Amino acid sequence: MQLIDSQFAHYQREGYVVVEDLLDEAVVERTSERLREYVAGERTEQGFSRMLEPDAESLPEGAGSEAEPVRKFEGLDMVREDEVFADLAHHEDIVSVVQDLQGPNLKLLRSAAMLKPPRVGSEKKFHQDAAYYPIHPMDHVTVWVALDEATTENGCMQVVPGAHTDGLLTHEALEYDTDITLTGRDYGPEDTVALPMEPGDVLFQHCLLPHYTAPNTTDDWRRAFILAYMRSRSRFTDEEPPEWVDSHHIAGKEFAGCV
Ligand SMILES: O=C(O)CCC(=O)C(=O)O
Repeated sequence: MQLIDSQFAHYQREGYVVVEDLLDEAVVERTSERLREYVAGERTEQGFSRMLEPDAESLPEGAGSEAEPVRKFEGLDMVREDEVFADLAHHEDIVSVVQDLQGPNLKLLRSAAMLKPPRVGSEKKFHQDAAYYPIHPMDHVTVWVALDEATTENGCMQVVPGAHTDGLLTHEALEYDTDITLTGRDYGPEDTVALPMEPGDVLFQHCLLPHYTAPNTTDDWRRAFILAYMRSRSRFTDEEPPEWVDSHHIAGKEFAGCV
């Protein structure tokens, strides 16, 4: 799998590209089922974290057999400890598209499952992924894998096309978790493009692209898997990077003194 020229140019110009049907049904099914097992407590997380929706005690009635309103699982141990998530992170077609964008030598920077539970799934405010990570060069790629149909009603991705060229903007921390949001920049509907996606569609997004997802107002889960890849020649720019900053080899060479 390689990007065609128009897809490559779209990524450079707009800061993102959606590749439809990149993953087949079996991969989507296997990943979704594995996530369901963790949510339901049929499996226990090994070294990675679980975060619940901050304002929801429980799932609303009729929301399926899962046990808790899980907002996300996060940590590179998802990929180190779980073979299903590892297969996704090493998926040939995902890796080769990222290699088109970043070159042959890749490390994983982030692995997370973002799950918007039915009706209680809350928004993710506008932010740039780059703001979380003190990394140079500031051009890592966030891969957002749709596991369910993502719509404007259940919180599909919304992006500000072309705004990745504005550089790193100011962010502030939110009260819960490690979430941050943009300050001093107010994007409205006229600035954003909603990206409805089908299961198996994959979004490749520049880490400086501002983006947002709305609350889930439907009766169904909206689940997505996130993998962020950087060039293996990247460097952490803080002497003491935040504790969540980590890296995991994916492809090509590794370099001394780099991440
Ligand atoms: O999947 C979502 O709802 C938003 C994910 C996101 O933007 C992030 O975790 O950085």
